[in-house]
Amino acid sequence: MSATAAGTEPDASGRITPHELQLATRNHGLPLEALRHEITPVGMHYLLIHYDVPAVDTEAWALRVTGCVERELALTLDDLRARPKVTIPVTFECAGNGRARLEPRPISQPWLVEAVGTGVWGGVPVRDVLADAGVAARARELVFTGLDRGVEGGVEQQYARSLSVADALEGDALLAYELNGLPLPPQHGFPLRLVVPGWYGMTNVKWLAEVRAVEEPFDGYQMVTAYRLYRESAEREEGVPVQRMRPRALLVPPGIPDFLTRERLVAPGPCPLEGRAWSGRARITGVDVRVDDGPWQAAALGPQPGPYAWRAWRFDGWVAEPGTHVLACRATDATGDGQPDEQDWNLKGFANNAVQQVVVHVRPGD
Ligand SMILES: Nc1nc2c(c(=O)[nH]1)N[C@H]1C(S)=C(S)[C@@H](COP(=O)(O)O)O[C@H]1N2
Ligand SMILES: [Mo]
Repeated sequence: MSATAAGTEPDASGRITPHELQLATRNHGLPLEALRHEITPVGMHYLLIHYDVPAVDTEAWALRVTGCVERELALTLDDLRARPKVTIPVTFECAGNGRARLEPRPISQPWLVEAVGTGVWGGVPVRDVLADAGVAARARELVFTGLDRGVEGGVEQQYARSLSVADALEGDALLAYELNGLPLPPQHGFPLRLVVPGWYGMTNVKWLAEVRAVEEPFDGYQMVTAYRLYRESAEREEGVPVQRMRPRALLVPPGIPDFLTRERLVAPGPCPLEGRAWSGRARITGVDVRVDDGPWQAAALGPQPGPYAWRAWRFDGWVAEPGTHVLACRATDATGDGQPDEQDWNLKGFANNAVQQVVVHVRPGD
């Protein structure tokens, strides 16, 4: 393994490394034109898979509910399907979205801005299943463990994340077996995954095997080492856990793309701009658009398919003048949180919500 195997060493050349390229071809992003869809078609939803998609023996599979519970459970897919079903549209965003624009660049999946998607997730509320198991009062966390196994930061592990009992049972966390009305596809967690609305994507453990109620905070790699904000060193700092999504707006790139650069070609004249905006902390209260060094101007907010899904926006005030322009958009949520022009750097490149910039060439005849 190379010196960058720990995933935190910036590459001195600044170029995308073969390791990053390998990750980027496995874990694709949302094609930005797919922001036109209120619900992301399954194959256009972004993907992030740390190890391999596991082979699941559906006949043998059952979700085990274990640990500090009154009754341990083993639930088959049929058992889960027989329970009252809930469906909720939920916007997911990978915590590493935006990482590739940081300098120096943290070496991991090199997302630009496209690690987002909105699915209609169908399944059983976590709280209903855990009510049957009877979580003991002494339990502090629930540990959700997937079937996928790999080595990360030198540690062999199954992908696992925990939530406090309150976060798992008081919100709308779901054990999902459907995406957009169909059984989960293998890459999105078949047969069952966790969906925790509002939290960054790593929370939504795929290929679920076990939910374990525990008395002590879970110290698995994905909790205590991976998904934390560190200033300089994961060894010397405790770090701040990455949890809920910060606000972000994205623009459907207007006009047509140049094949290689994906810069946009647009004809002069009125050019409507549209996109979607989300936050995992509070509802979206505003989206602004900026052209070049001009002022931020308010866009009109549109509908959202549900309380945990992105909100449509539209701006009709841009009259494209010949020349090259940079379009930008930013979201604000009800807590007053917004998006910075320049991202504060952190070691692993998490929770980056710097504004998106789209280069547009306006040419008569395009
Ligand atoms: N078991 C397991 N669950 C996982 C992952 C994983 O690698 N293994 N990746 C996580 C991360 S980092 C993200 S961003 C989301 C991505 O979900 P998606 O691929 O369905 O969009 O799944 C999360 N759940
Ligand atoms: Mo992620």
